[in-house]
Amino acid sequence: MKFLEIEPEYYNYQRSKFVVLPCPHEATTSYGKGAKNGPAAILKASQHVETFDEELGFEPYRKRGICTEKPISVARVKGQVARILKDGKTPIIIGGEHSITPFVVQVMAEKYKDLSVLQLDAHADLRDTYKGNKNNHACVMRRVLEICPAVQAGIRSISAEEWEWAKQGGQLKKIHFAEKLELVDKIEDQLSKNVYITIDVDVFDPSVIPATGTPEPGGFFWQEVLDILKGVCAAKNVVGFDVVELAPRRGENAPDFTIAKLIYKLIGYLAA
Ligand SMILES: [Mn+2]
Repeated sequence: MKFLEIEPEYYNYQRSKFVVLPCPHEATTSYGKGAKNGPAAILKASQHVETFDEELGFEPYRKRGICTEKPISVARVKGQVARILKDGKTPIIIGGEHSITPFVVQVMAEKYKDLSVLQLDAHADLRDTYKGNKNNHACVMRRVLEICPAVQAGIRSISAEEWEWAKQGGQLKKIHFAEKLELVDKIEDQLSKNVYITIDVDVFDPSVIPATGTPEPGGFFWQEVLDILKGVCAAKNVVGFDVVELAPRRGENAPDFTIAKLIYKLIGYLAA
């Protein structure tokens, strides 16, 4: 299934600027399961997303084209992202669990020397290992920081050890906690020119997105997330993004639709 219901000429690979890469990987989720079903639910819901963006005043897909590839395993992520980058396109990876992100960032950092990552997430994900696994989804940002700098926003769950580690190394200054989110300007100041964005859907308040494995109260609402993304897209060169950890629930369409629309909004900001 393709992202959005659009005419074939707009999802042709050659002519598309944006390439949606579904990666339904799930191996280390620790609480609620189902992230492997995220990509299919997002693509299905996207068929019902209005293609005209009233905020922007145009149809983003007509401007740059959006190709959707077949779902891939985590083992193929690096190779596929490298190809998409080589072809001058913007990769959009939809998960699946968050542990796919460091693989993507590694490839992005090889192409963009001054890359930094913006993480929107409820969890700091700074553990060195979790359950004996360095590639656990609780260790994602620790792995990313081994590759390039990162700014974290929406965080409201961090362990004592993570806090101490972040404090000692200076990362704590780049963590914008949900309860005292500073101005978007501060986030932008801390990012380099080329930015990769990783969005764990649990950054949203559970009243917006209950369909995720490790929900945390006190999250962002729709407009707050869009304000951050719009500001960063205007100020920086956003070279790709991922959206992970949606665990769809049967009979509850709103989270699937919300995330499909979020992806299209972000495409719109990048196409503007
Ligand atoms: Mn999270």
